[in-house]
Amino acid sequence: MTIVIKGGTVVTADLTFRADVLVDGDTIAAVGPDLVGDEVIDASGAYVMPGGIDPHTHLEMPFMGTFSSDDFDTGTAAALAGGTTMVVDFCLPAPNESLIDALQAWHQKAGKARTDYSFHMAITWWGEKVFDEMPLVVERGINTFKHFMAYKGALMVNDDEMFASFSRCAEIGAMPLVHAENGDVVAFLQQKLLAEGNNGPEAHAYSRPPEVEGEATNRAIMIADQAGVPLYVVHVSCEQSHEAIRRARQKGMRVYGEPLIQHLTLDEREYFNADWDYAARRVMSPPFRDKANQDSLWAGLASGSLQVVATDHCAFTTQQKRFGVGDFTKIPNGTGGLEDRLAMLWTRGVRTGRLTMNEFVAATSTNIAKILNIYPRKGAILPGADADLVILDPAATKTISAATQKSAIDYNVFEGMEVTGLPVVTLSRGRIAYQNGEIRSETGTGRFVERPAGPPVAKALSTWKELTAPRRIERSGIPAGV
Ligand code: DUC
Ligand code: ZN
Ligand code: ZN
Ligand code: ZN
Repeated sequence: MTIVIKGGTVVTADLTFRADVLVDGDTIAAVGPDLVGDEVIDASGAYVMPGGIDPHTHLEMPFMGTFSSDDFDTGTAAALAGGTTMVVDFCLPAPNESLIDALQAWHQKAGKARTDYSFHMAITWWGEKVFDEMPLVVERGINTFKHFMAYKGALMVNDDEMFASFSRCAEIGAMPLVHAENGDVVAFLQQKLLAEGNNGPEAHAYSRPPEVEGEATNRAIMIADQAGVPLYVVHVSCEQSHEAIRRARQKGMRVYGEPLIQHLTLDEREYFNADWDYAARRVMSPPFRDKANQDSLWAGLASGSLQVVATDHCAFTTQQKRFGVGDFTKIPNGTGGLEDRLAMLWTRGVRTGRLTMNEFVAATSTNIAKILNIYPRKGAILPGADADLVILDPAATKTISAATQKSAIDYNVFEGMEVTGLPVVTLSRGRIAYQNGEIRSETGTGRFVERPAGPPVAKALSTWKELTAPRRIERSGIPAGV
């Protein structure tokens, strides 16, 4: 069975051109004029793009005493409705749990997926067993390891553990990821705010100022450079963090930065809403920032110092958010976004002229496919690539509302916002997975995408200095010790 997408304009990360796209089975068979197939999808007036890849989701994740409410079934349905055809979720081993066992558990959960998926492995504790298992994780198709510099007493890793893990990543051709916030300072500020009687959701934002993110980003970059390994900074939300990334890149370090669609479009005033539920639903880490920080993120996407727009999709219901009534530190951290990432980025980015269409494709799909070493199987419109495609109608418009979303939460942080430029058809590995507002991909049809490791590296990119060969000085006349 072949499908031909006819009459559309193909938009990739570097080109825009009129062409039909022929899909045969799982993959793209041809791109060009006047193609013929068994089934025809009319794309006239629309853009045909590589399906979105969201490299940052937390589906059915145990966190802060509960589980995020979107699982791989509802989460990937939301993804498809939003034009996203692949998610990369975080596998989180419990303290002392084997990485391989945790991976097994994540594969189990992901059996419900309607889109293709991959995992990042989180380093939630450190020891010889973790060191030994890291290459086994890589053998199983996972080339990225996530480190939480925040969540003290839970997920946080210390600098010595981070340096050991980054060095191990360098040896095995993997890339570390960081959640960069200074967890010690955050924990101190949380206690101080609570002691002073600040227990509402707005205190969450005060406990995690841009400085804690900027400091941690700088620290992670310096540690990565000493380990001689590239680094990917998740949810970059502020200028302090972006500035550290820019500076590192100018020195030749391979440091990548990922802003979220929420941080690009929502600001800190959300936390000052008088309605407790309203503010608590927007509690995530890092918190939303002010306009100047948002401008910095947009500038980074346009200029290339930030490469990827993700969501950190980690949805909690209002009921779950209420665990934190009277103590903001107990509000489960996380917001949704999978369903709205493309439409919001198109509306606020492309339609305003902040991003070109090609930059939009790069930020939502192609750049991350390259960074994660799955390009051009994903993120491309080329013969042989997986037929993960989205047809975006630039004239289609809607008002975002929880009432019509696929996500399993009772609200939407973008509620009431008008978006123009909507995904209208989504193809997942050659199947029509979403069309006319309906999910057509069954649960369980998604596949695990293996991501091979790169070559091992062990040089500080900023100085191109060997890290492994210290000079030893021959000395005579060594004084006697005491
Ligand atoms: N931040 C969130 O808001 N949720 C999940 C984890 C994280 O780091
Ligand atoms: Zn599996
Ligand atoms: Zn995080
Ligand atoms: Zn996250």
